[in-house]
Amino acid sequence: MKNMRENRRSHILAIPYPVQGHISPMLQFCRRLDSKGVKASLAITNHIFNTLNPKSDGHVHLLTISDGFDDGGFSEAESIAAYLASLEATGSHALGDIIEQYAGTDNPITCVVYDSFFPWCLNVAKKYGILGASFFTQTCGVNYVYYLAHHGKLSMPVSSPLIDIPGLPPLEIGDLPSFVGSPESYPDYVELVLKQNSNLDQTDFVLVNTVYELEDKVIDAMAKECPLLTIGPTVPSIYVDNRISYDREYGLSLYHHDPTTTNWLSTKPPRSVVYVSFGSMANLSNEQMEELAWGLKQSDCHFLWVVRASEEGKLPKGFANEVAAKGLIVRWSPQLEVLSSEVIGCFFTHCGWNSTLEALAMGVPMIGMPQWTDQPMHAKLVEAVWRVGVRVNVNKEGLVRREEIAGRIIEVMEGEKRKEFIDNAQMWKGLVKTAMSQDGSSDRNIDEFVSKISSSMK
Ligand code: UDP
Ligand code: 7WV
Repeated sequence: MKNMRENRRSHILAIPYPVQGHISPMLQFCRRLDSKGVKASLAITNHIFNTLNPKSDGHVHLLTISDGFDDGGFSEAESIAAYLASLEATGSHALGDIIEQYAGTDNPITCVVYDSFFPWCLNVAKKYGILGASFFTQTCGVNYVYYLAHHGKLSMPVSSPLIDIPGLPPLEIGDLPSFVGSPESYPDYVELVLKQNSNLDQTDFVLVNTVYELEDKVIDAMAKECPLLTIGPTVPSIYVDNRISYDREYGLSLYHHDPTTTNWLSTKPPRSVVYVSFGSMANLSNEQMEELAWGLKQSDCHFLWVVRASEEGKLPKGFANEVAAKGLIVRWSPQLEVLSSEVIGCFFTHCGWNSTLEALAMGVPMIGMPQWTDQPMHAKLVEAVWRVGVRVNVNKEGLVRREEIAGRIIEVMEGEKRKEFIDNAQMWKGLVKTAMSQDGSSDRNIDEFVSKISSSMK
């Protein structure tokens, strides 16, 4: 009996947009499904597969698809539009091929869990008569803003100084995703994020990597429009519910950790270090890097600063040596280990959603310095809704000056509100942990998803 069921396990195929911030949450969701008895396969591009040459984690099965640029990926394409078009054309074929390959085996694909950037995956799934689930890697607030814009209920660019969105505090233009205030900046990405909504009324599931308790009102609003399930945080289990013993770190990392990080941290007092990172994609201007460097120095706090290899040339000459007594600069950090360390006092972050959610899950106060896309809205939520920190002010030239950087660090590390930020962060940490634990909001939603895809199997 058990064997029969084992053989007829439902099988999901997950397809992330090929960047770190989308691959990690979808791989993590696959691990979670595997822990609940679902077979989970993750399709990554040939380029990423060949770059990483990954070993299987023994739980999630890895497959490859082509984006049409097998040698260099996105950097090989002549434009954003050309890349997205190729990904859709080549990816649709590759997805069909994979579905056909498994049809008639013991593990036919039951459901395609596709990145919400790929609404075309639903057409392929429906062609083969299987289920589709759109997987959002951004907050529900951001998704809902794009939903309203797609349906003409929010004009782009926005015209009024204060925007009222059900479930969110009144927002200024700068608090919305960057594409809403200046759609001309990235027209192809604007189209991408709006088109996420083109067939949400036909998809079988909308899965969002967020936590109900973090965004309850806006989730209630958007859940009226589509079959929405919150399933986050997709942070490795050891840091949250601790029910999946091997799930201790992200797999498929496109960068290597600097091994000196943990030793350096271990010599520092509790809550004394500012952790600074802008994620995997941000490019700061030379002048902004310089302001940040001198601002960190001026704060006089210990700091651990992630400067990716491609950004290193923008550091002031000799800076790393000059600040060696207080600061360590690494090319990439084991961020989960860092954020969970008791020596971290705050996270100076670009507010990418993975980083923000990781900090909420670990109970770490934040200073937001958003760059583009969804980040400005997350910085707003950090300051105004979750109240776990502040957002830096940008001056008329678009720069965050060293005095502002040092001042906000001191405010969060030593100021009057320090305790409030820490207490709030600890409260969210508890709620996030409960959500992912047995019978919590995310756990129940994942169980509902598993039970529905299983009962679709005949
Ligand atoms: N990250 C890391 N080490 C670093 C910097 C980032 O492991 O030095 C991880 C981080 O934990 C997060 C991801 O990279 O999971 C970045 O995703 P996020 O959504 O925050 O930003 P993006 O890279 O998409 O801008
Ligand atoms: C990669 C490319 C484009 C975008 C994103 C990532 C994101 O914001 O997640 Br719009």
